[in-house]
Amino acid sequence: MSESSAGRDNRLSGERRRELHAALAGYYAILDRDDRDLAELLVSAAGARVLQVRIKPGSAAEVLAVARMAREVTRAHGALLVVNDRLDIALAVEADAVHLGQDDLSLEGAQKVASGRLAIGISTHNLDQVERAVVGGADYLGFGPVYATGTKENPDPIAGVDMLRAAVRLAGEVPIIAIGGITPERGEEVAAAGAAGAAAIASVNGAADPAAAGRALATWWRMPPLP
Ligand code: 3NM
Repeated sequence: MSESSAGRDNRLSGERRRELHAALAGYYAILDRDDRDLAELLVSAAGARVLQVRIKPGSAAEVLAVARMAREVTRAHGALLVVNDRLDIALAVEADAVHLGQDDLSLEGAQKVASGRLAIGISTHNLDQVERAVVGGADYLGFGPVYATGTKENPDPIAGVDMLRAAVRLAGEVPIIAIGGITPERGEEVAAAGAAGAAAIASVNGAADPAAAGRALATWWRMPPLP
């Protein structure tokens, strides 16, 4: 098999890519603890159509257990499941996507292993990384931190909304999920910068009313088109 046809075989089908893009529009939820009630709430009352399992630190067994639970919950609510960092666990639970950081398995390596069975999202923190991930065929990108975040250990420098806008332009058809310090109030400028959607941990999972916070964030992607 030539390298180019191998590359094509490793890609997600068009139908699954369209399903992914539709689900990414709006609020992208992150499950940061072993909590079925929170998982249920994020994909029902809070309105997320994508749920990422991100358990740090977590042994393979711990992450697998949470991913299994989240697979049940997302199936029941028609949401997509993403597993952070662990392609092996993403495949084991039949997740819809794996989300890889810059220090995880390479995009090329992940595409070979995944063979189009799931989508691959890549965390990016600057325009060079955006360009590389797009050229490499990532199915979607995370980009951040757009604002200061207290959630991630050793975050990259704050990118800001102007760099987010440049990242969106550079990524073209590849959707960008903004991340890092995003709140419902900041959703307006994040959506205006062209992000396909926004991920949030502290401002939703830690809110007094996570369902209301998630819905409020998603609102910025549900605006009627301009006349
Ligand atoms: N990734 P919060 S920032 C998980 O820059 C994560 O790629 C980031 O949490 C990146 O919404 C971040 O509480 C933390 O700021 C997001």
